[in-house]
Amino acid sequence: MPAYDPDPKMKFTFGLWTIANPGRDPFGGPTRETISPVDVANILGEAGAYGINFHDNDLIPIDASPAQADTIKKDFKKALKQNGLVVPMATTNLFSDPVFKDGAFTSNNAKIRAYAIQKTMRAMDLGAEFGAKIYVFWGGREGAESDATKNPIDAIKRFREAINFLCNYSIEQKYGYKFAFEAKPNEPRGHIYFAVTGSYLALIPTLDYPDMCGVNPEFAHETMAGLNFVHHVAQALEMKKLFHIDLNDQEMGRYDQDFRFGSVSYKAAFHLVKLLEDYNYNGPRHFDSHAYRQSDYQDVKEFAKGSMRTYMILKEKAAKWNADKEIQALRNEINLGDPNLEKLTKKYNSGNAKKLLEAPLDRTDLANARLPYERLDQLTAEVILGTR
Ligand code: GLT
Ligand code: MN
Ligand code: MN
Repeated sequence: MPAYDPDPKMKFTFGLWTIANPGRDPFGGPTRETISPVDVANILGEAGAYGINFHDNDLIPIDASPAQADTIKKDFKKALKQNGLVVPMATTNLFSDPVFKDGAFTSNNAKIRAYAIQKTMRAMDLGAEFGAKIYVFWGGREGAESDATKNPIDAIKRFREAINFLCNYSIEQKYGYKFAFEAKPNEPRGHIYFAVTGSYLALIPTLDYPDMCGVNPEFAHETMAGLNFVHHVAQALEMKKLFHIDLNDQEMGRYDQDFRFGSVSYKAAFHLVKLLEDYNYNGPRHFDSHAYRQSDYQDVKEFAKGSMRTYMILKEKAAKWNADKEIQALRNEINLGDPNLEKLTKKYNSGNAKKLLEAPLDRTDLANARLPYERLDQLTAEVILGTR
């Protein structure tokens, strides 16, 4: 039996906010005591993770004095070292404080927009101090309940302006950050701007530094919108824009659950892992999830181990699927090539157009080709369920 131990090459990371999540929900207060960043590093070190990511205020409380900040940083650096952990990604909390109640970069108030950019510059300094190279932007409060309150076109322009400014800051400071935008359709706002990963993929070419910018899709977020997460990740991968990924789980049509990766949708999780592995995704595999509200910290450690273990198991299943002779034979059967026609349609020219118009393509004949998808899907299910 393989051990399914976390492989450092997979770059499994967790957020400080995920492990330290105290089990609060909109209807009830914490069910777990507050733990420090050092405690989180110890839990993740024992679980065998690769790294820890943080928002500025996960590490340094918003009201900490400079002296307190120094002590926290010193202690955390020591704990990271002792546990062999790195910090690949950092981000800004632009959603918890009341100042951001109506957004940060898209706020209607110019002073709040400026404060959000200033706070992000400082948070970028902090991330760089810990060696982070990826900077995530999740616009949790960038949205509206009523479109009477904000102009959605202004919101796009304001967001773009903030990102352009911050790209320049990163370049000037030589931080080498890559920016990764994370979409979400709603929660905490009624409607969040840039609701799906594709919204950001469309924004990126309009930025001043498109090469610096990519996406950080989260399993739960497209799923909340009733969409196929794997397809969104595929589009980002195909565009070479998948800079980071938030793995977790979620049932459709529910509140933002942020469940342990692979705890609900085994099949979608399998196809996601297969996609990432088949296309050699090389960025961090970040778990943006938290343990059930019922768990104690011993169980939180199990949650962290389980997230990585499930990924390793699914990675093995994906390799099995690729090596399965019957599955591959079916794949060959359904992927019908035609070198001559493919040459014709690859690139337009008038000669090819003429030849294509003359090609004898009989729709009744074509519709007769077999598509044994039931068989293929059953075999896939059996790989996942472990009978193959
Ligand atoms: C918050 C949110 C996540 C984002 C984090 C980054 S914070 O937990 O629910 O999806 O990735 O800001
Ligand atoms: Mn989420
Ligand atoms: Mn996330």
